[in-house]
Amino acid sequence: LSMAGEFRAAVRRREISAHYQPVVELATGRCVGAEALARWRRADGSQVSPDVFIPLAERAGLIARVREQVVAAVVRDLGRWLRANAEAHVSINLSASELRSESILQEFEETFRVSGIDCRQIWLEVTETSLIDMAEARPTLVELRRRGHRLAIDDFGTGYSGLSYLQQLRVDILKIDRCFVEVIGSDAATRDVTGLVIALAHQLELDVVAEGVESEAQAAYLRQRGVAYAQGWLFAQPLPADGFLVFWSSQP
Ligand code: G
Ligand code: G
Ligand code: MN
Ligand code: NA
Repeated sequence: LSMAGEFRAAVRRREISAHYQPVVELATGRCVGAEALARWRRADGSQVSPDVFIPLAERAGLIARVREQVVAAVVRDLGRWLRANAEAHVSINLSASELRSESILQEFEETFRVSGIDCRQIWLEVTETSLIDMAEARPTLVELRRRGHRLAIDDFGTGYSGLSYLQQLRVDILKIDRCFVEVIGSDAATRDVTGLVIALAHQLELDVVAEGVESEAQAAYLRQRGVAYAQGWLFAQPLPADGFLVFWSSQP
């Protein structure tokens, strides 16, 4: 069976699950939430990266079914935890084609109402690139934000769309791409760009999450610059739900 065929069968059998990467508050080290990341394990036990199967799902017209399974996983795995921890959040990645569909609005409304999860606890991550067709994406995102979902720009600074989308759409969070974090500690010029990206986010009065934090030196730099939140291997890898809940309950 080709990978595409195997993937289609896996989606039909509802085999898409999610792992959860902790998001921590840099000042205190406390976990404040998680990013849900789609997972697909093939019949032979190997994991396929979402960088591979999300584009595959887009091409095969299966992205809405993948999203529906990721959201179902979040509700099943972390619904109780979200209801018990009103300040905690889970963020879900959305790709461009999902912003075009009307079905996401009804699906989210029903899923979160039935599960008793406050929409304010579900953050939605979109990339700059997925906002290139703003006329198409905007109505869906405006409605989701009106309901309380918080909007995050994922991979901030890496798209080719300029910054004008920030004038056309209100967002709440910028997630600074890993490429700006990994240069911290290297030469001055690249580091200045990171500082500029952070200053821009603060100027816009948005919350900042730094991605891909791997070292204490990177965390110290970000903390010193006033970055509120971070995720990365320094704190934890994406974890299965039970591992995430252990991480959550074992913090200081
Ligand atoms: O899990 P990993 O960290 O390897 O994720 C790789 C990429 O796949 C990330 O850029 C992430 O945004 C994307 N991704 C992971 N899960 C989902 C998902 O449920 N939907 C979409 N659209 N993208 C996802
Ligand atoms: O693009 P997005 O930020 O949604 O996806 C997160 C991706 O980054 C996932 O593939 C995740 O496994 C990976 N990731 C998370 N933390 C780290 C890290 O500290 N270092 C590196 N290299 N990758 C990370
Ligand atoms: Mn993301
Ligand atoms: Na992403």
